[in-house]
Amino acid sequence: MGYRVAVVGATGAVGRELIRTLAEREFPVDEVVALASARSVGQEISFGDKTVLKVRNLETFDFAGFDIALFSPGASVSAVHAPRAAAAGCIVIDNTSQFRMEPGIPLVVPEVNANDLKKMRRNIVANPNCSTAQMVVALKPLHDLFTIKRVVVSTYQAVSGAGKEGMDELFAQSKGTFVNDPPTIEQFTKQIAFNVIPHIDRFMDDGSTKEEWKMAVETRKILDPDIKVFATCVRVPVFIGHSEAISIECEEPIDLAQARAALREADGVILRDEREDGGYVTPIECVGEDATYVSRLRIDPTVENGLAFWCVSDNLRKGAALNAVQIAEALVALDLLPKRHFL
Ligand code: 11C
Repeated sequence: MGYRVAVVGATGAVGRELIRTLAEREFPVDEVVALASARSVGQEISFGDKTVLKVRNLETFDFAGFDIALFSPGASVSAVHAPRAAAAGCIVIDNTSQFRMEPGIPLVVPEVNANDLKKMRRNIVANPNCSTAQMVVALKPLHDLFTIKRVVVSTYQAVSGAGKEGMDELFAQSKGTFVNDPPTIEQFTKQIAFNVIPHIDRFMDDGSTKEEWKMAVETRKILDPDIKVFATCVRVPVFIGHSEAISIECEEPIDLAQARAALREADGVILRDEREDGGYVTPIECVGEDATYVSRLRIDPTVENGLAFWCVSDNLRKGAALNAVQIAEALVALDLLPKRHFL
């Protein structure tokens, strides 16, 4: 049996990746519909090799009879249409920040907390922020071994986190530099080409940004409410692939060999850490890949029970589309999908 699946925000960078990922992973579908705003209606998107989806209007779409809706529009669009889809009996997997911290809405990275799906109460599951998703995949095996107390992370986030428009702006500014065009700045607060910007999402009252806040609160909801997280989130001129320099402080003494073995075994993680020139993974190498890569693993001798590492992943895949499809797969595996009794 296959499922009837709606993809909302189908023309965006993540929406397209969602459709690609459903086909690549052969998620069992009877029907897939691509939904977006009125101005995209009629656009064509390939689903696998043989099917072309014609984009339909989200505003007027009736979700009744659909099993899953994968949402990746803006948060304000999810706020209106995700509850509408959920009320029609469809299970929504929402990639926006709209519902993540709401009780009764599980926030799930399947390698870490798939069982939280059993706590779903409103037919909505939230997909975390991309920078959180890859971090918790890497932290989970280390937390199981050493009990993490505190995480300090600096991110190096690709412009695709800001959507296709962010990628277009980096491309235009980079090209413009060589022909002496003044940069047009619309998606970011400063020029991003040949620059880095220590600011993602809006400022909070305490001087941190919402992206930094999300990394802290989402990690606690997914992994452990007792873990403290201090993040500095930075936009860099990379098209795809978020990188993170992560330092952890643990309850238990660190055994580096044990840490390596656990990371090697962990679901979703590839350890590539050769302690030589090029023996680590950079964002350009993770594009189109499913794994979260860990490199530069080493003891941090400046704190008790400290460990540090480098972590990269494709932000459009594990950070968004892949994680959402893995949630759908977990719903099937846990037999949570066909029975619509959560409302
Ligand atoms: C970025 N992490 O790189 C953001 C994009 O909360 O889902 C994803 C924002 C979110 O700009």
